Amino acid sequence: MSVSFVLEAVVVLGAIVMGTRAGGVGVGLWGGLGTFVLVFIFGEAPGEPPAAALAIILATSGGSSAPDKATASITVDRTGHAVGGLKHITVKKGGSVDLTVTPAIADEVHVHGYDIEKEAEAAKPVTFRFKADMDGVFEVEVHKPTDNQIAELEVEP
Ligand SMILES: [Cu+2]
Repeated sequence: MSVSFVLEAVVVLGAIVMGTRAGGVGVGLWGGLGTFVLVFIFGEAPGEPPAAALAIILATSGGSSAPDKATASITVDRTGHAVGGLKHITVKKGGSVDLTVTPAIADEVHVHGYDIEKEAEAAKPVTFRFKADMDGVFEVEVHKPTDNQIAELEVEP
């Protein structure tokens, strides 16, 4: 391990720590500063981002806030599975969720945690619009032919 690699790692970790403390826009600013230092002080080629700079970008984008509005549309097959696989929905606490579910068979669609349940006719969409005022990870489920999760709703604090 070279000395410059260790210094780069210190710069990256420092930028991440400062960014996390600053929160919000600060995360991106500190991440940008860390990348800047790597490129101009350590002479990393900006064209091919080094692992360290990539780590900053990943860490800062992961820390960015969830959207205030989440819109999702899910089609459910006759076996109760979401077409295209389990859907992941992310929204910021206090934001709004607009979710449409269209099951192939007559079904009950259930947003756990918020405990909102709607009856759907076969191939007829039902829409859920609600304020995400509780944070956590919640299952969205259909109950026919058996209980099955079709989406995961993640409300970030
Ligand atoms: Cu349920």
